[in-house]
Amino acid sequence: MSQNRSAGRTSRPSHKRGKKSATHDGLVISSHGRRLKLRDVKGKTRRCAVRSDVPPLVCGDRVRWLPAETGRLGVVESLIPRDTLLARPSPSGVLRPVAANLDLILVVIAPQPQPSLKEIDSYLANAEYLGISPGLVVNKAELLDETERAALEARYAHYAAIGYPLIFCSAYSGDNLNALQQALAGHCSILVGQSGVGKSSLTMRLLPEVKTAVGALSDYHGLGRHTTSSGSLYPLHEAEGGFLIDSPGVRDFGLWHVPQRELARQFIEFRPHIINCRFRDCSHLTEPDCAVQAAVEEGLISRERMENYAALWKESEN
Ligand SMILES: Nc1nc2c(ncn2[C@@H]2O[C@H](COP(=O)(O)OP(=O)(O)OP(=O)(O)O)[C@@H](O)[C@H]2O)c(=O)[nH]1
Ligand SMILES: [Mg+2]
Ligand SMILES: [Zn+2]
Repeated sequence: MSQNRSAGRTSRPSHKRGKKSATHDGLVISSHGRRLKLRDVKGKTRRCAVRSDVPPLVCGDRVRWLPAETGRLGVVESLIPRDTLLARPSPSGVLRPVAANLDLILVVIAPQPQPSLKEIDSYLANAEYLGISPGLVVNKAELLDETERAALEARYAHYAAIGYPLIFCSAYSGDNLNALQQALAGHCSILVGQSGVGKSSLTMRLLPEVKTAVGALSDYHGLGRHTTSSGSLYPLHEAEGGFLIDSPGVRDFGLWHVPQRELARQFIEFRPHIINCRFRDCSHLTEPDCAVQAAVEEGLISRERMENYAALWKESEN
């Protein structure tokens, strides 16, 4: 036990049995049942089995592990407490973890099919609710002529105004990918968004070395394109730190419902006003003396954001 404690500065060992060798830190790159791949502190990929008393692990998890004494597999001994956890509800409503320790969720959209702002607001609210900063990436920007580009920039301007990163780029032409690279640097990030917006294409452009891995993770859906079928974690270049996940597991992430009473706070520009509403449990929809509605009237909050808030509020009623 004491050896375990000396090996883990911040870890809560998930078991009480003493171990002879000191554990090492590792970052889970991909996880399949009780087997996983992790990146060790030297950047080397290691295959490990997971002790049965360690909870289910996902990419992005930080763990303590022991190298193999005999045989090929190391052993994951314990999970280091997670800062954040992205989980998705299964059809039966049980939450399944998808990725851990993320601090940036980039919502990827494309000119076609044009996403609804309500959908974007749902993605953003869900990210805020998880405590993970979101940003917006408009991919396939090379498809836009000057007028269309200006129109889309105007349509999304209010997101930049409330502080969300807004990056127009193209995986196809490579245009502005350095801005995306900069936004990702040092962060543990995930690309989310509808199928076909270009998440895998962006990942491959940013990290050409993962090309084969992405190919291996794709399957054919009979729709004439390859759709990523399981999440994997791609370490960014050493100098930049952080990592990037291209995950299909969260394609429907934007459709999750933040609990109704929590929703207003996930619209970050509402926050300074909420405190001034007459009623503490104000829904900001119909009550008198609502400071959020007043801010909309004054032009401090985008009318469209308020409309989308109202729509999401009604959807999350049940
Ligand atoms: N014109 C254009 N097409 C692009 C661009 N990026 C990706 N595409 C195309 O869009 C289609 C979908 O790209 P993917 O990268 O597979 O999309 P995805 O978001 O990973 O999709 P899922 O894995 O199904 O969630 C492919 O045919 C790409 O070639 C771009 O910048 N411009
Ligand atoms: Mg994909
Ligand atoms: Zn109010």
